[in-house]
Amino acid sequence: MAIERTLSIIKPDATKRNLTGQINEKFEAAGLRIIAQRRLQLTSVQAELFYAVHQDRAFFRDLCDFMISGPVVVQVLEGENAVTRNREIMGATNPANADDGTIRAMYAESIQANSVHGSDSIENAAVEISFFFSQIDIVG
Ligand code: IDP
Ligand code: MG
Repeated sequence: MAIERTLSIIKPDATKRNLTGQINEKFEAAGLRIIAQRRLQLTSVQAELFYAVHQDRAFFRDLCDFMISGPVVVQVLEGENAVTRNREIMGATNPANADDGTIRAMYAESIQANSVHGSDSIENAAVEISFFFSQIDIVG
């Protein structure tokens, strides 16, 4: 197994409900280490750039509006198979389909307001980490 890094975002629905600590507890309990973390307010342009891969989807505009509706916490998680492991801890995109005990099953409000983002591949993780963090911000 390889030590990987992945980008995680605690989304506005979760920061609004003061769930940052509870969500971080899930990462740490699963063996993922938070090696960089920052709370910030995304701008519309930043949200559009981050989710550019989804720009042709019907939900794109709503998704960007949701992502700027409150603060987010962006973080780098490190651990064995971190990309896949984090996706497992997060659960399915639609909380109705998320396994019991996953973050989305426990906390998500809807398919859109689903509490967390996690990179879906090692390649995308590298791109997404560098979107938010410089090397000097990441302390492994
Ligand atoms: P993921 O976050 O599980 O990787 P993606 O398909 O990459 O899911 O979608 C990115 C985000 O867009 C989702 O986390 C969710 O917030 C939102 N989203 C995805 N599908 C829908 C939808 O059908 N309706 C509304 N929002 C959606
Ligand atoms: Mg995705």
